[in-house]
Amino acid sequence: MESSRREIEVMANLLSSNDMQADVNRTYFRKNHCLAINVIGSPGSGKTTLLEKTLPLLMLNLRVGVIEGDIFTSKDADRIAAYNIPVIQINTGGGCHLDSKMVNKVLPVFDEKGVDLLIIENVGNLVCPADFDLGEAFKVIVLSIVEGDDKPAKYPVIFRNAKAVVLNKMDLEALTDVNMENMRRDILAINPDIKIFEVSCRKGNGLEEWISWLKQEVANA
Ligand SMILES: Nc1nc2c(ncn2[C@@H]2O[C@H](COP(=O)(O)OP(=O)(O)O)[C@@H](O)[C@H]2O)c(=O)[nH]1
Ligand SMILES: [Mg+2]
Repeated sequence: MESSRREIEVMANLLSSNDMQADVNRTYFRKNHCLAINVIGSPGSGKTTLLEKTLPLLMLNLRVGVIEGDIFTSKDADRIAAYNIPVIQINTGGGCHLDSKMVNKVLPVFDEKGVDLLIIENVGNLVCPADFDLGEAFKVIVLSIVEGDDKPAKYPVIFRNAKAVVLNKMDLEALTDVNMENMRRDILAINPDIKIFEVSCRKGNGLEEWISWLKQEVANA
């Protein structure tokens, strides 16, 4: 009993110190007229691929920067560097999420060029990143439909906290038993205001709607 109470206290302290730093980051983003978004999803859901498909169109009229979060390796940052935009990899060295201090440390990288939109790809995980505010304007979930239509109900916290969800790999719908009606119903039951995009990064379907929504969010910021 005693040890579980201590664990709860430690977690509460950790989250409150994270929230304080997140507020500092938020002030920084506001001051620099930068919309920061926190992209969250399981490993392999297609987060980096979504960025790869989104960046070329965003870059036509926006200055975009990317932070890649991963446990090890710079594989995702290497993929994004091909687009010739400011990108930095944060390795958590085992941690299952980014925190606001890690993000704060790398912000000077974007100072010189200035960015209108900072996309933060979090560590692949649908649970831990949900609790850690990075100072972003909002969270976006990338969920591959092959992960199953039961996932929103099983991981409600992240769906409650996100502004949009990109349901990716729609090209595989016919090969799976996923029920898109149940998926949408469960997502909206958790968060009636969430914006849902059905896309295939592989085939390109649905990307236009997602990109124009994101551009509008930058314009409204
Ligand atoms: N069939 C299909 N595969 C996809 C799609 N989007 C991404 N992938 C593949 O899914 C795998 C994981 O993608 P990645 O972007 O690295 O996922 P991340 O771990 O969430 O960043 C890669 O092999 C991608 O080519 C899609 O829309 N359809
Ligand atoms: Mg990735």
